[in-house]
Amino acid sequence: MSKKNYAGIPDKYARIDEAKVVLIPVPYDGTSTWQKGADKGPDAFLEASENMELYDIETRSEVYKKGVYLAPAVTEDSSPEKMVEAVYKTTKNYIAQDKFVTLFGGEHSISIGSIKAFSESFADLTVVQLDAHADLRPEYEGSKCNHACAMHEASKKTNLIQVGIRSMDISETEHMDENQVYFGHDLYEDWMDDAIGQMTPNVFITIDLDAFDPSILPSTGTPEPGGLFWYETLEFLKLMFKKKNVVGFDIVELCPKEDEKSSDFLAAKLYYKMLSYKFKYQNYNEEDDDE
Ligand SMILES: [Mn+2]
Repeated sequence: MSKKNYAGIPDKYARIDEAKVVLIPVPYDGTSTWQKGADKGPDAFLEASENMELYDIETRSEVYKKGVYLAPAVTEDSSPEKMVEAVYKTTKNYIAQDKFVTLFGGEHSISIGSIKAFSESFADLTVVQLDAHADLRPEYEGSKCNHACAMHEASKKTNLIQVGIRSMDISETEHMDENQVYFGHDLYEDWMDDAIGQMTPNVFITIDLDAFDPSILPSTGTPEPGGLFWYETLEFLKLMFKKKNVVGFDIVELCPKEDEKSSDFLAAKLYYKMLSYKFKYQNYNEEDDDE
């Protein structure tokens, strides 16, 4: 794992005491079923971030000046359960220090730990999941902490809203609240305001990168046709950051390939866009809207 600062930012913006944002890399890939490689996700993401321009045109901001502390990676991998526990404790520790906590995976099972930490720390939490897969199985291959189960606990303990879903097992239907699911094949209709209307004030966002269409993000473990595109995703994210208190987020399932770098850059830009929106819109009110 790189010991450099996030995105090569100057030391004065990278120190824990000054930084408003904490980034926790979790290079875990213990339970993935098909293509391995999500453990290489954080390094590829960080490398792309170092080669990205840090002025955000849309928000006219340089959000890195709020400070981004790159935490030591969570490397516990002796079992899925122990990894989840380590992610949970690390996340909770930084939330308690009043940081805006973000994570980069690794496979989606890491979110079991992050969501547990956020749902204990923020009242009445909504979890918004962007994902090709439902991930609602209670257990898979002998573990409740398998990537295929990433959202099961969230579906029982938080207000879960699922976006972009286009692959699931029939057994998952009993754990799914279809009123709060925006399937891939329904995303051509107006759906964003409906989804926003179902959210409580505190929102955590978990982005499985396979939510994106494989034409713009091929480097992921289990790509599915018919996914989200760039600007519609940004529009939805921006709406959430404007209308809700987004308390944190994670991004998972980048499975980098040697000869395909555009996915790494999409992930890097997505992360930076979300920080830019967070700090541009955290005190947003409708009257200030200049659009
Ligand atoms: Mn997933």
